[in-house]
Amino acid sequence: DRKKRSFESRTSVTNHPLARKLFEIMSSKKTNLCVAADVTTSAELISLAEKVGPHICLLKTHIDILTDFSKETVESLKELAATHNFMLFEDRKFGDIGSTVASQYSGGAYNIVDWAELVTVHGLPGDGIIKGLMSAINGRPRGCVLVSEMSSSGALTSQEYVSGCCKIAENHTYFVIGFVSQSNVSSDPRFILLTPGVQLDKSVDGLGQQYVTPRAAVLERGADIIIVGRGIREAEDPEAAAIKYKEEAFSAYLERIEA
Ligand code: 6AU
Repeated sequence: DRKKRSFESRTSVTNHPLARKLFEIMSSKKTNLCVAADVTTSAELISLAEKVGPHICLLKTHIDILTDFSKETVESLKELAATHNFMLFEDRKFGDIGSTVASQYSGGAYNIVDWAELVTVHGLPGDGIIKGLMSAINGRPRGCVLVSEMSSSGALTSQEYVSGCCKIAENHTYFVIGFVSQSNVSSDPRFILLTPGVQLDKSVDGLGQQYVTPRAAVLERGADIIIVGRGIREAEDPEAAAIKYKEEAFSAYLERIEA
C-alpha cells in the first residue's frame, strides 16, 4: 500500500528515472513540500526560488504569468535547482489533442520540454495527449503528473473521471509518475500523489480555491507531496513559512508510514 511505504522504499518499485530522482530528493532532504511560485516577474521568481530552494523537492511554475520571461530566467532556475537539489515542475495543465500539445510542449516562447522535468496534464482528451507529449521529448528524461481531481469548489472530476485517469497512468508508466489529487486516488506505490489547496490559516480564497492543512492533506487525503502557494509566498518571511510547511508535512508523512 502506497500510504504505508517510505519514499526511500518506493524508489525501487518505479522504473521512471524522475520518479526515482524525486523519491531520492524527498528522502535525503526530508521534504515533501512543493512551492507554487505564482509570481509575475523573473526577479521575484528567482528570489523566491533562492529562499525556498533548500526546503523543497519541487518548484512549481506557471511560466506564462511572467511579464518578462527570457531564456536567462530558466537558466537561473536550472542553476538553483542544481545547487539546492530540487526539480522544476511547470504547471502547464496540457489539455488538448496530441498534435497540439506536442507543439505547446516544445515550441512557442517557453520551450517547456527543454527545462521542466515534470509538467501537469489533464486526462480529459484521453491517452493521445500522453503520446503527443512523448513525441516531443527526444530522448530527454521527462515525466508528467495527471490532474485527476481539483481543489476548486464544483470541480467536475467525477469518480469515473478519476478511474479513467488511473487507467491512463497505469498504461503509460514510462511517462506518468503520479497525480494531482484531493484524495487517495491510487494505492500503487509507484505513483506520487500531489495535493494543492493547502494553507495553514485560510479555508477559501474567494475565487473557488479550498484549503486544508498540511496534516489533513497527508493524513486524510493521502498526499505524498503538498503544494503550497500563497501560504508561503505571501507570508512575511517566506523562508520561515517554507520551513514550517515542510516540517508539518514531513512529520505527518512519518506518522503515516510508522502507524
Ligand atoms: O496555494 P495557492 O492557492 O496559492 O496555489 C495553489 C497552486 C496554484 C494552482 O494552479 C495549483 O496549485 N492547483 C492545481 C495544480 C497544481 O495543478 C490543481 C488544483 O486542483 N488546484 C490548484 O490550486 O498554482
